[in-house]
Amino acid sequence: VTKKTERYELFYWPGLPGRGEFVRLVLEEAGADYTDVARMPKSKGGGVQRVLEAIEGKLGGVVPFAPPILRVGSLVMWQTANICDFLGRRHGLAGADEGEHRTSLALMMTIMDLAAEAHDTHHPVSTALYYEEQREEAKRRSTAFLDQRMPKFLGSFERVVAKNQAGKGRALVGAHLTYPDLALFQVLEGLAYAFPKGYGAVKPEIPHLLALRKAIRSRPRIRAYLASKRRQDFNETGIFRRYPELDGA
Ligand SMILES: N[C@@H](CCC(=O)N[C@@H](CS)C(=O)NCC(=O)O)C(=O)O
Repeated sequence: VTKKTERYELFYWPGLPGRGEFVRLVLEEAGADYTDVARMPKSKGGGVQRVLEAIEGKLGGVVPFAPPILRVGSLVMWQTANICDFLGRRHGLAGADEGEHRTSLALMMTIMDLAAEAHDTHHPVSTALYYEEQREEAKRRSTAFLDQRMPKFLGSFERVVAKNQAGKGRALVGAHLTYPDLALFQVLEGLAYAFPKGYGAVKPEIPHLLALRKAIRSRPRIRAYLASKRRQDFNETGIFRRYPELDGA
């Protein structure tokens, strides 16, 4: 349906890394030609309006629920894991065979579950309410996240990397980099930003994940990306927010 030389267009809220960042990391590692549409100036067809139009279904036949949304040629797709799987498969970042493709997608979805739970620490009641309206619930949710959920997810990923002999202790799936490795990198960066104390406490339990995080960071294309203006800092409008009152009671 589409040619690999076609330009990708990413539609995602400007001003925060958010879930768009999982897509950007795959595009960057693949060396793909892409436009981060909403971050372009309005005069060049950018701006938040373009995301709103995409959600209204103006990109094509489908009506996506929420960004990130990717368009290439006549294809329009959404759901972060779905987009990353598509890009990973096209650019050799999704494992070597059907078993590895399935495992990559399952891990990606699990990593997105962890990201959603990290988000829900500051929005435990509703995404439609401000953090300030759910502070008490957020404290309770964060305590449970840091004590139970984050260690459970990270402990599971740690075992996956440790058991994957082909990956030499630095990859989730098979012998080579896959898109869930990039997603896990991003989540570890986010957790370290949002919960310096809580994440610090779990670090001794996850030596393989720390090695993976370091290995991803030093890949030439990722290193160049992280040093560029295309990379956005975490902030208090995204998934991973630093509210000291939520970082361990
Ligand atoms: N499961 C979806 C979640 C998408 C999502 O929550 N997108 C956010 C931005 S990161 C959004 O704009 N949500 C609007 C809403 O949930 O009402 C995915 O992974 O893409």
